[in-house]
Formats: sequence, structure tokens, C-alpha cells
Amino acid sequence: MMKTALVLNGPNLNLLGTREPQVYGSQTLADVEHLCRQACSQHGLALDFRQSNHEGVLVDWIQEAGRAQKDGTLAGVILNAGAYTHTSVALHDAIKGAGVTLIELHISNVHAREAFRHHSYISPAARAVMAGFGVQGYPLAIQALASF
Ligand code: CA2
Repeated sequence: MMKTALVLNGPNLNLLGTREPQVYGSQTLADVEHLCRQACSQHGLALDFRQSNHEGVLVDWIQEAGRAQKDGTLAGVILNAGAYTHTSVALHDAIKGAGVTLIELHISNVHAREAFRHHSYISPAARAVMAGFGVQGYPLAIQALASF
């Protein structure tokens, strides 16, 4: 049976392509979903693509992902936690608790930006970290997930 790649996007990523194109590019979240769908079909994965502005919803989805990975239906998670990256102990705990394979992803190179974006609560709980590849990071992360 085909395993699923779960792509989770956090707060404000629904605005992608509408503002700050110099930082995040001009592609929308729907365009990103399309890139992910193409990559998943190339790598024999099904795609589940979601966005939420709510921290607790993201926690619920990570817990759900842990159960699905144990059941053998999920390959892993690609998480762009948005600004919660820099604030959320709850997301850190959820990833650790779920024991899920997770790639942390950022569209921009957070290390070339403001100091408050340099620390991540997600990184110590993640299998791998990607930043600065633009929206092409998403299909690259799917390729990596398929190879784990
Ligand atoms: O580079 C990334 O992918 C980020 O995770 C994006 C977050 C930011 O807080 C992180 O430091 C880095 C912000 C997502 C908001 O995206 C917008 C896109 C267009 C217009 C407004 C917000």
C-alpha cells in the first residue's frame, strides 16, 4: 500500500503569494500543494496537505501523524510551523511525544533574517531541517522523505 506524506503549514502561510514576494516568492499555497502533489506522484507517495493558523490544531495533527506512522500508513511529516517555530514548546513536545519522522522546512533562510528567527523549538525534535530553498524546498523534502 502507498504511504502518505503529510505536509503541514502553520500560521499565515495561507497568505503566501499575496504579500512579501521578495522574501517568500510569488507562488501561492495552492501552487505549493501542486508542487507537492507532483513530487509525491514521482516518489510513490500519497499527499495530505494542510494549513492551520491554530497551534493546538497543529498539535492534534502531529499526534494523529504519530498514530498513522505506527500503523504503517504514513511516511512522515514535512512541517513549516511558521512563526510557531520560534515560540512553541507545545509543538516540540508533540513531535517528541508522537515519535514521528519530521522534516522542518522554511521557505526563507531564517538564519539570514532577524535574530528572533534564528532559534527553533522544532529543530531538536526534527529528523532534518531545511531553509532557504524557496517553495522548491517542499518537493525536495518529499524526495528526502521518500528516501528515508
Ligand atoms: O520561511 C518560512 O517558511 C517561515 O517559516 C515563514 C514564517 C516565518 O514566521 C518564519 O520565521 C519563517 C512566516 C509565514 C508567513 O508567510 C507569509 C507569506 C506572505 C505574506 C505574509 C506572511
